[in-house]
Amino acid sequence: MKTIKTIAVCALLTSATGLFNTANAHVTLEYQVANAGSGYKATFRVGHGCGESPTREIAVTLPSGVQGAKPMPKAGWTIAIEREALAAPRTDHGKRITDEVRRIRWTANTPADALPNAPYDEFVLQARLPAQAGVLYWPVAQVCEQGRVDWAELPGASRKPDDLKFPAPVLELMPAAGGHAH
Ligand SMILES: [Cu+2]
Repeated sequence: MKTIKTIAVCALLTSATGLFNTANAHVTLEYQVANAGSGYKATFRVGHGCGESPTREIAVTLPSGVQGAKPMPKAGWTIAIEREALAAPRTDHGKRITDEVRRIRWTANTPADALPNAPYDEFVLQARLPAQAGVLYWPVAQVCEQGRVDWAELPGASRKPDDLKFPAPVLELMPAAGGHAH
């Protein structure tokens, strides 16, 4: 029942002409275009709770190929970083890298630190983007006092981006200008 209620609220927000759109509802990236191979500051904007319920946790899954992700600390929230072994270890500045950050999670320390439905807030990390141009999806799990929303839907052949109810935040990578492989 909670899930159904959340869908209804989101559909309402996104269809109201002019007042709300996907830029200020949902969970989205502030800057949705960047150069491949560059350093990138990913700012996730959380536009509302799960229905009316306050957000108490945000977990970002990093797209494969994104390297060295570091979260920005947030007052009142505790950060957890999950790492994952790389299938193919790589070398960075002479150092052998065998694992990579896979997920970054912010959890509100107390109910008073949770993000209420009405205001918006931002969760920030920085990372190095893959060298290949293309499109990266950054699934976000939004856990609330009641219920949760997984912003993890991807567009496909039969589903346009605007048709998705819970789209994953998306970043378009433009070809690297200078070909600088750092
Ligand atoms: Cu929404």
